[in-house]
Amino acid sequence: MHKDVTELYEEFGDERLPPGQRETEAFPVLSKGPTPEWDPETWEFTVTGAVENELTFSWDEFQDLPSETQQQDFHCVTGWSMFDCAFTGVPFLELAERAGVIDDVDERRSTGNPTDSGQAVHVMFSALDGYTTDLPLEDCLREGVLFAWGYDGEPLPADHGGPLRVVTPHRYAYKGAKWVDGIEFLTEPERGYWERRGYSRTANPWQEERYS
Ligand SMILES: Nc1nc2c(c(=O)[nH]1)N[C@H]1C(S)=C(S)[C@@H](COP(=O)(O)O)O[C@H]1N2
Ligand SMILES: [Mo]
Repeated sequence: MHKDVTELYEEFGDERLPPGQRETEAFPVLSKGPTPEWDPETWEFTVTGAVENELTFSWDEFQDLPSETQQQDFHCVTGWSMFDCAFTGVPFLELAERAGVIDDVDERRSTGNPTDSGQAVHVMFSALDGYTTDLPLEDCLREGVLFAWGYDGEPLPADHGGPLRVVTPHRYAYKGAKWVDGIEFLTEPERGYWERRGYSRTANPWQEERYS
């Protein structure tokens, strides 16, 4: 079953296509370097930092986590957008709950109210190619933020971040780490790879927050 989250733009304005973007049908590949190798036998995903429970998953274990398929839009800071991408993966909320960062996912989903006792305010994502990107915790605790291992009913292609990438439909796509292999919960904000090089920390496409 697909969950359609393409209407999230409505909280940011009237236009589904953010200002200064053009729609594309082909899915371009944008990486800072070559596509990294990975080995399903040794691949490991870690959840560390300001959490109650540190977590480690093998590739098999990660794929056994509850997942869902969502229809989402994808906005690249260089000016292209793709509508109606079907990504399958594990909601960020699922991992945040298991790590004890938030108290109750269902309550969070229904009320939007943080009831959290944890200290984490920020999140750093890391990836096999050395890429990092950061987001405020609040920005991660959204339905559309997925650790995606599927695209269009197929395994996520390696160039697009397979085996696992983050998608952030409410933010420019550099906030979604391809080849992601870890998240660290932080008690203070830190900056990721592009954020240290002048890209916006907040990256809201409808506000055209491209550079800082
Ligand atoms: N690990 C990693 N993740 C990354 C990048 C990268 O270079 N390395 N590039 C980012 C940028 S700038 C964009 S626009 C998107 C591009 O995703 P795509 O190649 O699937 O279109 O991935 C983001 N995630
Ligand atoms: Mo990008």
